[in-house]
Amino acid sequence: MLENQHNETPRAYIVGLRTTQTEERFRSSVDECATLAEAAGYEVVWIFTQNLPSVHKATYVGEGKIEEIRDTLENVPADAVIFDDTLTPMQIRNIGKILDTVVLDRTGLILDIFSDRAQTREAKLQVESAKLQYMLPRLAGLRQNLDRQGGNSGARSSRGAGEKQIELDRRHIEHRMTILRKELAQVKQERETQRNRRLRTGEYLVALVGYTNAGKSTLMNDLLQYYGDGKSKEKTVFEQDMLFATLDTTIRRISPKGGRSFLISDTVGFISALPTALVEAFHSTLEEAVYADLLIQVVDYSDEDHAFQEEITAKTLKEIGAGNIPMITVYNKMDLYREKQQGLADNVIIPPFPQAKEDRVYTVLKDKGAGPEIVEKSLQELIGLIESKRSAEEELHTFHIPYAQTGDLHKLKELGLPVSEQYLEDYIELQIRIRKELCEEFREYEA
Ligand SMILES: Nc1nc2c(ncn2[C@@H]2O[C@H](COP(=O)(O)OP(=O)(O)OP(=O)(O)O)[C@@H](O)[C@H]2O)c(=O)[nH]1
Ligand SMILES: [Mg+2]
Repeated sequence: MLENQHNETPRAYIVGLRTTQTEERFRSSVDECATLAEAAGYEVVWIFTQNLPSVHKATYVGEGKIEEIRDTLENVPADAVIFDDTLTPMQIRNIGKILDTVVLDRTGLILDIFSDRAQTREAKLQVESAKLQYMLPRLAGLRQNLDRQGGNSGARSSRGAGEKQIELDRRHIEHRMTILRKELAQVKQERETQRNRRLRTGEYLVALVGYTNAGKSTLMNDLLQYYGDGKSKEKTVFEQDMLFATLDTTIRRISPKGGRSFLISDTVGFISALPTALVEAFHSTLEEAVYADLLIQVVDYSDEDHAFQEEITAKTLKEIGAGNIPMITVYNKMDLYREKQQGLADNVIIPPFPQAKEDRVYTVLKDKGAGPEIVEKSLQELIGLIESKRSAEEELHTFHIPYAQTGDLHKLKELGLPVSEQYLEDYIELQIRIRKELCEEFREYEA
C-alpha cells in the first residue's frame, strides 16, 4: 500500500461540491469518495464541502474555499487533496499551484485503485491503457504532483526544463499506448476465441453484475461450495469488504442437486461515474455480460443508496449493450438491513427472507451469525428462480432421432429440459423444452 515520505499511511482531504444534487445524494457521494480514498490506501483527515450554483471554472470550488483548504493544510498536513468529481486538466493545475500538494480527482483515484488490484495480464493492460489515456491531457498538473510526491518541490529547475519534460512524457506515453493497443487487441482476440468455443456448446451462461461490494463474488463462492464440482476449494474467487475486490472475469460451472447445470461468470463491479476511459479499456471484460443468457444483479439492500446503485447498474448495462438481457435481482445482506432497521422506526416492513418473489430474491449470502441454513435456503430460492427464468425462454419441441445418432440425443438432453423419451421402432422420440436458437443444429430430426 501507499506510504508517504515519513513511512506513514498518507493522509488525504476530500472536497465535495454540491450544485444540483439533492442533499442526500451529495452526502452519499462524498462518503463514497472517502471510502474510495481509503481503498486507495489513504487516511481521510478532513472533508470540505461547498454549495454553489455551478462549478467554478478555474478552481472547481470557489476561491474562498481553496484558501480555507490552504490554511487548514498549514495546521493539518495532508499528502493529497481529493476532489469528488472529474476535474479539468486546468483545474488540477491551478489548484495544485495554490495548494502545493498532490491533487487527485475521483477518476484518478479509481484508476489508482484499479492499478493496485489488477492481477491478470488482461486487467493490467486494460488499467494501464486507461491510466495513460487519462494522463495525456493532464500532464502538466500531474507532473507537479509527481514532483511533490518526490518531495523536491521548490527545488525545480527552470520553467523551460519543465515543459521539455512534459513533451518527453507525452511522446513516451503515446509510444506506450501504441504498444498497449496492439497487445489489447491480441487479448481481445483470445477472449473471443474462448467465448466462441463456449457459445458453440450452447451452455447456459449466467452473468453476475452489480455495484461494487454488493456480494457478487460471495455468491459465486457460495454456489461453488454447495453445487460446484469436487475441487471447488481451489476454484473460489476473491471476496473482500472493499471496493473493486474483483477486476477480472472468472467463469465456473455450477451443478445444482436435481437441477440443470449452468455456467456463471463473476466480474468487475460498477460504481457511480465509472471513468469513461475505464469503461472503454475494460470493455472486453465487461462485455462478458453481453453474451449471457441471464443476468443476476446483486444489490446490497442494507445500503441506503441501493435504489441509486440499481440505476447506475442499469445505465452501465445499457452502455455496454446488455440492456435487454433477462435479469433477476438479488437483494442481498438482508441480515445487515434488518440489523440497521432495528431501533429505527417501528413501521418499516422488512421483506421476508430468504425468499423469491417474481424476479427478485431476498438473500443472506454470507453467514455472519445468521446460521448456514439461511445461506443455503437463499441459494435454493435463487436456483429455483434461475430455473423458472430459464424455462420461460424455452418451448416444447419434438425430435425423432435415429438409433445410430444417440450422440445427438444426449447432446439435446443436455441443452434443454426433457419432458418424455420413447423408444419406437425406427427412432427415439424426444419431447423437450428447449430454446429455439439451440434447435438449429438438430433441425433434421424435428418431427
Ligand atoms: N452481512 C453480510 N455481508 C455480506 C453478505 N454477502 C456478502 N457480504 C460481504 O460483503 C463484502 C463484499 O462481498 P464481495 O462478494 O467481495 O462483493 P463483490 O460484489 O464481489 O464486490 P467487487 O468485487 O468489489 O465488485 C464481503 O465482505 C462479504 O463478506 C450478506 O449477505 N450479509
Ligand atoms: Mg467481487
